[in-house]
Amino acid sequence: MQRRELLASGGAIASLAMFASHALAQSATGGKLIPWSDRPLPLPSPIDKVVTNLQRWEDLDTWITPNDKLFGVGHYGYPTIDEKTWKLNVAGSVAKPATFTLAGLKALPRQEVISTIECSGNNGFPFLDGQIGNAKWAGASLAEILKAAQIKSGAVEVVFYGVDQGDDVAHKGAPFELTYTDTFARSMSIEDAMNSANMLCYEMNGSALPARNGFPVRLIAPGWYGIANVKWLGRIEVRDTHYLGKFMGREYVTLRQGEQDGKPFMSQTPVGRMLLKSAPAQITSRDGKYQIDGMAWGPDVDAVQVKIDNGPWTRAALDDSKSPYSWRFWHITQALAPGEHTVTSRAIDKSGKVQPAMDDPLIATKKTYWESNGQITRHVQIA
Ligand SMILES: Nc1nc2c(c(=O)[nH]1)N[C@H]1C(S)=C(S)[C@@H](COP(=O)(O)O)O[C@H]1N2
Ligand SMILES: [Mo]
Repeated sequence: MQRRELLASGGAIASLAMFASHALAQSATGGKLIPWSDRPLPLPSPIDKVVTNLQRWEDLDTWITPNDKLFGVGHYGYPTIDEKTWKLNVAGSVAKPATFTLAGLKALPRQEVISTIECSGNNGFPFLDGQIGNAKWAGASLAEILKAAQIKSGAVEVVFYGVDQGDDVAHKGAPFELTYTDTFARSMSIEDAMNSANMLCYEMNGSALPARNGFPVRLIAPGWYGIANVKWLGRIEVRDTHYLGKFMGREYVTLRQGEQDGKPFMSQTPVGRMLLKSAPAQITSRDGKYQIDGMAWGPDVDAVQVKIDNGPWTRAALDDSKSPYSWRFWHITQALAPGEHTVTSRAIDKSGKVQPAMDDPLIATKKTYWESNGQITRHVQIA
């Protein structure tokens, strides 16, 4: 059986208000789930071919996302890899290049982390709000593998290549237009790559990685948006120049409209670390009261506040953090009159920084949909 990090120890829960563990009211108390009245729109083409298995918030019932429920993103399809022939090369600006088999990686010291993975495109549209999940990952330390490879002086970054490939076009429209086969890859500075939490991961929630989520081996870089967590790894390359492939330099680039000396100025940055965020997940009725449960994630979450309609921000009860990289449940109990209501949440970090509203300049000046951590408002109809 799948291990579920779910229920409070100590059996039955007497009161919703007292309830603060890693579970949702729906699954813990048998309250009646009221579906949100807003519905994400169907995925438009071609996103529907890239993104799969989105989390439907009403279906969420565990703090750890089971392996068959975690969303998937595959920009160049979803490759099937034979573990018997699979190899991982560590190459480039290193004194000791190496090749690993799956058994070779598993023979190295094992480390684990519980971390939430979210696509930076999540909630960028009214149709993408379920690209998130939480899992316990296990694998070998990336930093130790890089140390053993002996990075040469002058190296600046590490590139992680998947085995998945797709066609791309350069010089579009020019007489020398070129179609070429590209390999999915992302890079990281050496300093970021050496973070001890990073791992070459071969296990998700105690089982082999599902094919969808990177079998046999993927990078898990806790605290970074999904795109950094390269799946189906084939090659790790240390470089002394910057890698500017499609998913570093053209896609997953956040464009922010600013101004400099009276002229428009577009800042352009590759998607980076996860940002402070929260979302209302479910609303449950029990004994004439309503409990709203949600999630908060990103760095250093310290508090969550909830706003009903245009009312005041009210502090929610926030569950303990079992891992600095994992989402946390929050709960609030509320009386609600019959009719239509809105529920908005915002996370606050340890330094007092608040998850921005959608009309905050941080969000409003952003021209691409990546890294959208604006406050989420859900709608509900109370009978
Ligand atoms: N090789 C490879 N790795 C990849 C991708 C991909 O298309 N190819 N997509 C990335 C993106 S955009 C996200 S959000 C995460 C999603 O991880 P998951 O599919 O395990 O949920 O994988 C990342 N790793
Ligand atoms: Mo993504």
